Amino acid sequence: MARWLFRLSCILSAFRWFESDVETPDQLFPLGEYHDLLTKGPFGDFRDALAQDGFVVVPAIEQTKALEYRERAFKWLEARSWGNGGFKRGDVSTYVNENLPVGKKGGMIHNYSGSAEQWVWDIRCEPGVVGAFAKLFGTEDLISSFDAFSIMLPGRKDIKDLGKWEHTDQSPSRVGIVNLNENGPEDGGLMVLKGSAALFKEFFDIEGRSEIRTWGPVDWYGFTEEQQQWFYSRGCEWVKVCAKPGDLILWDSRTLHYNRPPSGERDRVCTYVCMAPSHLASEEDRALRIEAFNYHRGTTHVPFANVFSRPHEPVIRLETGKPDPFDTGVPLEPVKLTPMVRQLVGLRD
Ligand SMILES: O=C(O)CCC(=O)C(=O)O
Ligand SMILES: [Fe+2]
Repeated sequence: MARWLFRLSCILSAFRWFESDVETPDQLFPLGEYHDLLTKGPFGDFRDALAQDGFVVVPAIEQTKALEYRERAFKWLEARSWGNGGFKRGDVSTYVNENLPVGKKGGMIHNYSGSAEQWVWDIRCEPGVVGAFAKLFGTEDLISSFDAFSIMLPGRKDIKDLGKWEHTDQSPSRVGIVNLNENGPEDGGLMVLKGSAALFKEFFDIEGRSEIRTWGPVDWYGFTEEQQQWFYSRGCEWVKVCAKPGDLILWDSRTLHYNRPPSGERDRVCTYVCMAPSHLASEEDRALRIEAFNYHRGTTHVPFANVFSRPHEPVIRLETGKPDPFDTGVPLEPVKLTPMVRQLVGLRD
């Protein structure tokens, strides 16, 4: 019965679509000549899996080096004394909100100028990370998002926004996660609805395009349980993406996804990295990106558009309702301007 009602609502939605005033979610940030780059296979490399499944895991950084990055992530966490230095690595009872930076979903850190830290930039500049995006786009002339990172600790009991948040992101970029710890089925991390990217267009053809549920930087779409049924009935299944330290997880942002906090004993540490050919950025967006870089601000996943650079405002602490004094607008270790950093920012000589 529910299925028939759903079909009926799909048919009605199809009529709505003809009146829709939004062209299509996947044209908000066009990838230009790269739009169909994954349809040109088979390639004989990771691009084949990315094209078919909507995600792929690619070794990018040597494991011991990746674990050193994890160590730098923890040093970042320990450098400030939230909760009067209450956080003690290894002591799960200290993994509580008041001892930790304000994050989302149990540890996604979007504030504290974290995306501008030297260690986060060092990861962006890793040859294996840049190389994977270079292979994907067929050019080394790339710019990078100034994206966030996650430190998700195990055994958390006070996560406020624990629910599932199945969504797609700014379209149609290829989003990357550099995984920095052993990450198995119980270790928290990326969940993807395998095969959903290929059905993205058809879904919106039926569902209609005018109602794009969005957060600030447009084009975030959250899917209801009922909408997910549509994908399940076409064979899509949720998969927990597992990875080794130093693996780059690439996924098509049109793949339905969300993340899960750890249910085992290991922490999940990763940075989000997304690159694209530099010429896709308009002069206006390039200037906005340079401004964002100069003021240590983050961007969305899309490197060439939708920059969403806002003046710094300290994040509000949950327990006090007051601005976090440790969110100063300046990173602990601001990045040094090397040729590779200049390139990935889009700074010209
Ligand atoms: O942390 C993850 O695995 C996914 C996060 C995510 O969906 C996002 O940053 O858009
Ligand atoms: Fe996402």
